[in-house]
Amino acid sequence: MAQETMKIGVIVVDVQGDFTTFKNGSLAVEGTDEAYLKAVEENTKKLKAAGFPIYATQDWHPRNHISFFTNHSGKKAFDVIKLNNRDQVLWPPHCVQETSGAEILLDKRLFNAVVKKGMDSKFDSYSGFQDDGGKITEMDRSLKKDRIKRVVIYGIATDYCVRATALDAVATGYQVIMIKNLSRGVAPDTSRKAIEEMRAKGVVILDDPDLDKIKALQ
Ligand code: VGL
Ligand code: ZN
Repeated sequence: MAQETMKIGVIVVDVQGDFTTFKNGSLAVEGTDEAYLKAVEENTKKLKAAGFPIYATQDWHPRNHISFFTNHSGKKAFDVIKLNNRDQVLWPPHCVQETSGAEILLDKRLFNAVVKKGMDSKFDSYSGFQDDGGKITEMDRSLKKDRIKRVVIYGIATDYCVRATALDAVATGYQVIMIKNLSRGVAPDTSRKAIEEMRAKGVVILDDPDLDKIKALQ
């Protein structure tokens, strides 16, 4: 078969004020300073210039969201409870709809689409594809409309939303590349585990978004 160019898209996961030290966010992830944001912005521009459509995910919670420890009496931040048979980390309130902490810290003109997630107060939604209740987002539809077959994924947090988005992308049939140096995790041990888990499920882990490697894959 004649070589057909594989259409590649980029998913920038949850680069929002509340997850950054840069904005003194309520759930600031280590290493999310100005230099990190600049690296994300510059590399995203480079990938866009290479012709790849860019998609963003945006954590977008109501105030009464189930993942906030403040909505569970007697609980504190980072406690873990059982919810629908899975472990739910209770987070500080973050990315509340219409607040400045929920804003994406990148030039909006970069994005073909911004996919919001986590709007249902009853379910968390680390994945950009679906929430824990199984309700799908706009992500797969957007990618299919643009005929994307391979996705490059990076952002915050490696061990939660980047991991879940990458694993769901694989499960949905996309080829997936995760960029380590453009991602930051909540904790080193869970981030290491997440990388191993992604790799085991077929995600290609690259240190940096090397255009030749991204295009040449497989
Ligand atoms: C995230 C915790 C809670 C993330 C979102 O973007 O990884 N983590 N909500
Ligand atoms: Zn959240």
